[in-house]
Amino acid sequence: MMEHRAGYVNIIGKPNVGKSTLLNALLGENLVIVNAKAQTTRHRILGILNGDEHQLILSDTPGILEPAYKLQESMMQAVDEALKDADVLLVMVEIGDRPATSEGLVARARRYKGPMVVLVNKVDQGDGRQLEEAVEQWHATFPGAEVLPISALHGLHIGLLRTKLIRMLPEHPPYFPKDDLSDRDVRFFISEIIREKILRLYKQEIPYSCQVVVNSYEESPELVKVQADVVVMREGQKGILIGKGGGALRQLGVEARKAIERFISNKVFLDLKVRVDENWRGDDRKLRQYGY
Ligand SMILES: Nc1nc2c(ncn2[C@@H]2O[C@H](COP(=O)(O)OP(=O)(O)OP(=O)(O)O)[C@@H](O)[C@H]2O)c(=O)[nH]1
Ligand SMILES: [Mg+2]
Repeated sequence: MMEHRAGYVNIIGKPNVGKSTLLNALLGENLVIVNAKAQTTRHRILGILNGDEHQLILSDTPGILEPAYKLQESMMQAVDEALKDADVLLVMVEIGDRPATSEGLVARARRYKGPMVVLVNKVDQGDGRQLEEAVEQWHATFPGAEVLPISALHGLHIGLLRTKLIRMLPEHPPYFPKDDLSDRDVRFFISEIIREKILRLYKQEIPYSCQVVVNSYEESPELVKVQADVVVMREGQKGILIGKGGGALRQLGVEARKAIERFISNKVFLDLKVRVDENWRGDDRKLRQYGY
């Protein structure tokens, strides 16, 4: 009998380098949210790739930064968790990144002692000379690691990477039921989809001040009813979220509903409300209550 392989492949990197795009590309599903703005991912989220003889557990993490408030501290704890249970660590950088300008990332990756692959992403955005320099410098910084150029967005070397990662997994029985795609439930992904639309539709500090809570999810064969709150930090932000005559909130509701319908392949009725929870992202108790 073939031995079963299973393990955790954890992705770390600076904000916006393409970690979540890579998780989706390796899974072949649009599971986690992706956005052109930095700090899209706030949690550690698992995406599970199942085969008859393997279970590859990918872990997405928030981008590494110097925390300026409590929410960001919790985001960095999620990164540190990922360093502890990795069977393989994927250190992801962009083609223009160099070790000298990636201190937080390099320091964390150096604490990790297991197998590591450095992924130089967004190679579609650079030229050959730039890539050569990046590979050389990352190889010098992590001599034990393979350095692989990829484009998560365009699928370059993704199949190769998937095969390589499955081979690197230790022999182990599955950690999760073989039909699980994630450790998170549908309510979590719905709140993430709404947050991604907020990132897309609102400017400046607004997306960073918002939290989305799904209060109810009622499923029937022909319609799913969802009630969710967008939680902001201050009264003024509530006004911006709602917009003139409620126009901005209406647009958010329509776009989020369409994206949720695609995600769950069903018709959705979405009831969105905005409420203020004074300085929620700076308060430990409130953060715990919101699942951080
Ligand atoms: N040109 C190019 N863009 C990419 C590539 N991979 C990802 N992107 C883009 O980079 C942006 C950030 O992607 P994400 O996957 O959200 O990045 P992330 O590292 O998860 O970001 P955080 O969650 O904020 O830390 C998005 O606009 C992606 O479309 C790539 O290979 N080439
Ligand atoms: Mg992300």
